[in-house]
Amino acid sequence: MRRPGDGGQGRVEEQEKLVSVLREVDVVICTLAYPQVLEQLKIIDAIKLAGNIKRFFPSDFGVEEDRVNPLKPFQVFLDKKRKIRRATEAAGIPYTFVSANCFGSYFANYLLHPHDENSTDIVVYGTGQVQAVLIYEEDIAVYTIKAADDPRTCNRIITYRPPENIISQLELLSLWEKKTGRSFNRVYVSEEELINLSESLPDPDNIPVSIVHSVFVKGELMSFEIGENDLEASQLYPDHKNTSIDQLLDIFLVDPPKPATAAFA
Ligand SMILES: *[C@@H]1O[C@H](CO)[C@@H](O)[C@H](O)[C@H]1NC(C)=O
Ligand SMILES: *[C@@H]1O[C@H](CO)[C@@H](O)[C@H](O)[C@H]1NC(C)=O
Ligand SMILES: CC(=O)N[C@H]1CO[C@H](CO)[C@@H](O)[C@@H]1O
Repeated sequence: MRRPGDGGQGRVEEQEKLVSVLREVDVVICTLAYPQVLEQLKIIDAIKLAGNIKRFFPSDFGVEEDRVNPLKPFQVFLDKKRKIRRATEAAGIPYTFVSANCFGSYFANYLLHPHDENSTDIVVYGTGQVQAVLIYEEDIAVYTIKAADDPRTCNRIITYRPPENIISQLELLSLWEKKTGRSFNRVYVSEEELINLSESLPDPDNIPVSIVHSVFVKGELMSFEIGENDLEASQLYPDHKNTSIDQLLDIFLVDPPKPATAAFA
C-alpha cells in the first residue's frame, strides 16, 4: 500500500491508520490474497473516507472475471472479486481493473515442475491444445505501474495479453523439452476427471482443479477477442520489452525456482 521503504504496517481493520496512510498516496494497488478478497470492502470504505485517491486497483490480476463462466468452485471464488469490482464502481472511486491472466513463473512451475530434475512425467489437462496466456510476474508489475499513471485506463478494464505470451500446454512442453534436451511422458487428465474432482474435492481443494479446467481445458483466457473498445497492455505500452515465454523458460534453466506453495488466483 505504501512505497517500498516507507515501512508502513497495519491491519485493514485499523480504519483510522488506513485513512491516514491513504491520505499520503495517490494510487492504491491492492494485492491481498484470495482468502482476504472481501477484506477489500474495508479498504474501499477507507478510500471513500480519505477522498484523495486518484486510482484504485483491486486485487484482481487473474482471469477477466466479468467475461468467464467457469465451474462452480471457481465461480464462487470469482463472485467475491466481482463483488469488489461492483462495490468500487458504486463508491465512485476512480479504478482500473486488471486481467493479468496467468502469473508466468507460477504456472510454468506448476505445469513443468522444472525444479524436479528426475521427473519423467508431465501432466497435461484436456487435449493440451488450448491456448493460455502466461506473463512473467515482473511484466505484470511494470504494466500495472504504467497503467496507474495513464488517463486512458481510468475506470476501465485492462487485459495483459501480449501475443508472445500466448501458448498451449503442449507447445510449452515441447519448448521445455527443446531447451532441456530431455523428453517427458505426457500424462493426460481428462476434462471429465477434472469436473469430477471439482465436484468431489472439499473446499478449497476444489478451486485449483476448477481454475485448471477454466484456463487449460475451456480456454477461457482466450475465449474473447480484444475488440476496438478493449484495452490491452502490449498495445497500450508497445515500448515495454515484455518477457516472452521463451525467455521466461530461460530464466528457469538458469535458476529453477522452488515449487510455489501459495494457492493461485
Ligand atoms: C535426482 O536423483 C539423484 C540421483 O538419484 C538424487 O541425488 C537427487 O537428489 C534427485 N533429485 C531430486 C530433486 O529428487
Ligand atoms: C466421473 O464421475 C462419474 C459419476 O460418478 C463416473 O461415472 C465416471 O466414471 C467418472 N469419470 C472419471 C474420468 O473419473
Ligand atoms: C509489445 C512488445 O513489446 N512485445 C514484445 C514482447 O517480447 C517479444 C519477445 O522478446 C518481442 O518480440 C515483442 O516485440
